[in-house]
Amino acid sequence: MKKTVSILGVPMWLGQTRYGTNLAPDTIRSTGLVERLRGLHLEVKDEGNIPIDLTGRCKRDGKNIKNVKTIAKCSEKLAAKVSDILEQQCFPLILGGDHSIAIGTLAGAAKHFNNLGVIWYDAHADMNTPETSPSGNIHGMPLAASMGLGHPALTGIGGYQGKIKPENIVLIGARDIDDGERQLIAEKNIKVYTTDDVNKLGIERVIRETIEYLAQRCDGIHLSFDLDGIDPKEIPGVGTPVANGISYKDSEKAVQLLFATGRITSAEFVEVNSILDSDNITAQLTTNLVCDMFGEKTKGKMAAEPRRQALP
Ligand code: 5AB
Ligand code: MN
Ligand code: MN
Ligand code: MN
Repeated sequence: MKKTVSILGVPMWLGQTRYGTNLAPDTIRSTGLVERLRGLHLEVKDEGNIPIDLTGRCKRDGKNIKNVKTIAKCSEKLAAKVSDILEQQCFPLILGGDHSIAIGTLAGAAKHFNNLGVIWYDAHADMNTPETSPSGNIHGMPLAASMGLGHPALTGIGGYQGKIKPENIVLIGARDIDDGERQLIAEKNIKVYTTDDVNKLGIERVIRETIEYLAQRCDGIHLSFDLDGIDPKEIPGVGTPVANGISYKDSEKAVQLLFATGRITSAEFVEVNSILDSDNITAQLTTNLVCDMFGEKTKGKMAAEPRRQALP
């Protein structure tokens, strides 16, 4: 029996300051995502969007962290929903929203595994805390919060701390890392592939090594795909673009190879900003990536069915 893909939108933009990531779940849907996935003979359930309570937004609470109450509230709802989806043996496909939503996704997903691995495909490390953040924006903090570091309202989502162990994380595409993040990466010995590493080793090898590394310990793997991991020349609709990104072509290959291993147990696509986008190209390419991930180019053979294929 094939797994049902449950699509859940999280129209959050308060993890950063640019309006427009809140529009992305619906713009991505409007490019025909559900129909195309169904065309791959997948069962698809569209669970709609998590409602965001915008009252009390833009509060700094006197600390270097913005909108923490609103984001914590959304994260609790999201965590509960992701957990339900996994409980029903479905595959959670989360559409952001800015990257602060990963706090909720991971809180919901990590409950279902002893050792949830995380592949963080991103130009950034997203490992700041209010103490290290240059901006106070929570979209730069979700990975730290998921490791139990940072504001207690974020680290305690789902009623427990320390969802993700540092040795179960792989960063791919990281090229804009703040000092505090750099220190944490060194201290915890976190595995990182920069764009230069990808270009030097080839995306196939990076993905093979990533899976081999995580498979030693992990019983599930979440893919957190920040579109700014890809080069901004190809992906214009993101709020924090960084030059020298991974090519779209390599990124497509990456999601195809990852999914073909049968080990990916949840995924999220974040940081698309529909207002900064030009002609919806970023939304369109996000839909293409999701469909590629589910094997569109290989005729759905790899669909959500966990089947393990050898990596090149
Ligand atoms: B994204 C920065 N490190 O913390 C910060 O796009 C940028 O989710 C964070 O990866 C970018 O404000 C967050 C400078
Ligand atoms: Mn990010
Ligand atoms: Mn980023
Ligand atoms: Mn960003």
